[in-house]
Amino acid sequence: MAGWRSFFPYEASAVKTRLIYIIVYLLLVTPLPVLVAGGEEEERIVLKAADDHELSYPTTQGLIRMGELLEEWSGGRISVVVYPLAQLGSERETIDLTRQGSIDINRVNINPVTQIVPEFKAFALPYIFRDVEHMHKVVDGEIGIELMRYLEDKGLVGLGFYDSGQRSFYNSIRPIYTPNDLKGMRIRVQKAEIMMDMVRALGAEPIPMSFEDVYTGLQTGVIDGAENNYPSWVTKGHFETALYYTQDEHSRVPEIILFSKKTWDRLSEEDRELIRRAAVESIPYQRNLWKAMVEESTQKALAAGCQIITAIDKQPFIEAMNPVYDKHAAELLPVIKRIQAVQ
Ligand code: GTR
Repeated sequence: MAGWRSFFPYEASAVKTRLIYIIVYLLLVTPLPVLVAGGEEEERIVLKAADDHELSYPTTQGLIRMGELLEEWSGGRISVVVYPLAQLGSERETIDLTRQGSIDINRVNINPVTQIVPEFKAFALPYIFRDVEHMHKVVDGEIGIELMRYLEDKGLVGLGFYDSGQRSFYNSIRPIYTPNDLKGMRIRVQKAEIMMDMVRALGAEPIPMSFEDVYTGLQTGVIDGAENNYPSWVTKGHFETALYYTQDEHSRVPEIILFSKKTWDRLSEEDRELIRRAAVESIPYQRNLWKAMVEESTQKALAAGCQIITAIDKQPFIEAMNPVYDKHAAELLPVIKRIQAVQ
């Protein structure tokens, strides 16, 4: 704190200094919503939303849609300001900031969320979902609602799930046809233990790293590859170096829209309902954009000369994942059985 004084070229009085500290504090860490008072009936709520993708990406667009709906329904009283490209921090950081109330809305992937709500590992397990329809039925149904309740103890409210497609391996060394081809490769993973174990089970070396660092990691050879869906591989430029993408589809882990419980508790019941509805309505919007984006990114990668391997035998990959189930699935068995039973 003392160092801040040197920002000001004059010797501020104690009162002035304190005032400055308060203003800086308010600007930096005050939990939003910022309530702009303009008479009692006109209280405005500005919600701060985080995403680590660019503005045109389906998840970011989903949040923007949510904001538009909120503005419309509230007659301009509630609005959302979306900060794309991890401007508010990397995924793990923004989850903490959301718990603290410095970020109000946060779209993140479920994988890092498993570190604070282990129940979500049920959605992150390899090959847990048969296909995208199965995943939708589970996450949009009662299991999804039940798991979101665990977030509340951790200072978060879950508003729904966006699509993230399937995650598969890509690398700059060689095409992968069997788990054996991954042996010894340094593969970047999200900061989630379950992902590290998945990569280890396949004989590769997991390197936990922020999403924002993967591009440079690949360019400099610090990592040989990573795993993600087609749109992330392409929009983040990973395909420029990691030319080989193998559609092993080891995961169909969805994205989630998180809301800060601190902010939530300060809102009226009516406003909470509006926010819930806006989030729910943004979901089909995001999912439609998602389908188009998958197509667009695969075309772009193929045009750039990348090799996409879709015809592989998934069975050896599925079998190699047994240690991941042994370690992470034991306490999740009842929910895993229910997921598998969803038709
Ligand atoms: C993407 C996801 C990002 C981030 C990223 C990653 O699919 O949309 O939010 O989780 O994966 O691998 O870090």
